[in-house]
Amino acid sequence: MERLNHILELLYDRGEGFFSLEELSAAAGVEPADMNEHLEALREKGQELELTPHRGVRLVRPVRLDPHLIERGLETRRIAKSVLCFSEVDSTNDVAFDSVLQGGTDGLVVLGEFQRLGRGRLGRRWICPPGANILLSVLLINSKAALSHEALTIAAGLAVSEAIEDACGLGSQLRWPNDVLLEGAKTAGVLVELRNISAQRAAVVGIGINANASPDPAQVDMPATDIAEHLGHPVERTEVIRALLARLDGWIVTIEAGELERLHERWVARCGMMNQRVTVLSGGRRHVGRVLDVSPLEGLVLSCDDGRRVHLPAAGSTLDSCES
Ligand code: BT5
Repeated sequence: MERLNHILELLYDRGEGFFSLEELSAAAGVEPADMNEHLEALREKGQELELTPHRGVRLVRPVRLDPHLIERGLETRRIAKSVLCFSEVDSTNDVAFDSVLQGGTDGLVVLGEFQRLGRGRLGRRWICPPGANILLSVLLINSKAALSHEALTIAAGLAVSEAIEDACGLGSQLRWPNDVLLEGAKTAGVLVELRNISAQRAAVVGIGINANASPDPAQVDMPATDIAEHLGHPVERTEVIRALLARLDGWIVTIEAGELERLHERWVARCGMMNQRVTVLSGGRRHVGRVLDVSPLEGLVLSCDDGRRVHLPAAGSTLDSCES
């Protein structure tokens, strides 16, 4: 396995370039006669390889998600010590919760190439074609961060926005409570869920990012987009995921240390909703007013048209409309 990971790493790091089979064998310390067997094993793991007699071999980009490529050299403190990638699941959030009873460790990261039953908040669906985008869940067990659903939700959105900038150089905006937008269209969503499982408090931070494909417009109720559309070329998901895990790790450590002001400042700086007039459906009521703030503990702070000042929690709230 180690040797196979090494070959995968060599091919990945060469980008669009080819390796001659002799050069690859020498770099990996493999007998040239055995190389075909290793390449076949990579194919069986789901990687697509391009082999030509004159130029040699290269990985077809963007590559299939692989735990080794995601984990290697990642300097996280709290999460991603263990990464699992699945071809098809019902929901990566469910896999993360189910893992608690099977010895799943705190910080476990679950990725799926496809979700049969991907979910959004409040019974809505998350739509995503196979093999193109990022469907990721992080499991936190008995974490102090799980005490604040609110803070975790906004931290995850901020981490996505930062990761898109780190990995792709694109600026994005945050829309409370859980959306990341590129030029006003939804590119990513966050779903934080909490459950008690055999006397443990489990929190799962679920994140969906449209990397290389957008959902059919007929299936979503707001404009949607993907990163590749804005870059003008496909995006390597592995790089976005690595950047995301590094950023999310930092914010989870920050929340656990109770340093919420920094989270607050960074979030508000990327959110275009301050002082805008919005309509929010929350707890069965409709609230209309101007946005005063987004608090990491209390949610959206709204100065309502009827003179009330309300705090609306992320869980159970939906932004209905937003005007400047
Ligand atoms: C969200 O819900 O935005 C949370 C999405 C979380 C998805 C991740 S994927 C990994 C993990 N496993 C899961 O099962 N879920 C998480 P919400 O704010 O309720 O937004 C849902 C709405 O966004 C839908 O009703 C659609 O209108 C729209 N939508 C669905 N799929 C979309 C997509 N791929 N891109 C943009 N908009 C989408």
